Amino acid sequence: MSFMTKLHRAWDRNNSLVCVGLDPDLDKLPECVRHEPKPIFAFNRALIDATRDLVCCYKPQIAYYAAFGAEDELAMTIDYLSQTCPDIPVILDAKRGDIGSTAAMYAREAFVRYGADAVTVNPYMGTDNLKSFLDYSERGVVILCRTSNPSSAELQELVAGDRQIYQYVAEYAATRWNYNHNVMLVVGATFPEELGRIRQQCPEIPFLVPGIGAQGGDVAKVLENGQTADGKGLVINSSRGIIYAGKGPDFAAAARRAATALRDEINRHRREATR
Ligand code: NUP
Repeated sequence: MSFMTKLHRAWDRNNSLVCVGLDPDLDKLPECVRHEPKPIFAFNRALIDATRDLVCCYKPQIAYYAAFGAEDELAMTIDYLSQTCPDIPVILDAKRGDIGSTAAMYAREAFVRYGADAVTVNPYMGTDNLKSFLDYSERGVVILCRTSNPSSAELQELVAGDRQIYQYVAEYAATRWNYNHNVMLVVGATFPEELGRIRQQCPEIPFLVPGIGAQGGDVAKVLENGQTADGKGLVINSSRGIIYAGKGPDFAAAARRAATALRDEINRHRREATR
């Protein structure tokens, strides 16, 4: 099943636009998992078991594994996801990009080594870089457009010709880069007006929206500006706000409560017909 089909079905089956970000910082793990032989995997497994009926995606960010030499625990996590909830897509957040021959290795890493359904990529190097990912027609390619971080305007809002750089990214995503209909865009929750502008440019492309929770994005504004005509089109990520909702032995139950609250808050702001 293609990534896009999987995503649409997951939105409907769980009636949820929530993505749980699996960003396990070894120094912040609850005491009760720290002494496990594979603490990162133990943490993730408990979070997955507690939330898999509440989400439309999971998004592990590769830095949290690579930084600790724990790529094996990333692979174990994605394997566990494919065994226990094969219908929920996994977006590997790696923000890759390079010359074509090297980008092909990054694509292979994400899609073959780890078996992710989608990967985040950086469009700065242009079409030949992106092609290495886009040619995997069954997998999703999630292109950085207007990122959630405070300095993102520095380059992304520079005017070139009659538009800002991020608006070119949105335009190319809807046209020349979407020849396999497998493109998504990253648009931060922290910039709701830009989110609305990009939605106008790209009425149907799904957006990965980070910046809810720890970064302070506003759920109501994200929905108002970003949902598609059918009340979907958004994969709204929260990492720290969910995975560290509790610090004790009941951390997974606390994560479940946080994910439920976010799902319900989002659904209150979705178009009437889809609630
Ligand atoms: O623009 C972006 N902002 C962002 O925070 C693009 C991203 N991929 N992210 C990622 O989303 C970031 O690397 C982290 O994995 C997650 C946000 O985490 P949190 O602020 O919800 O804890």
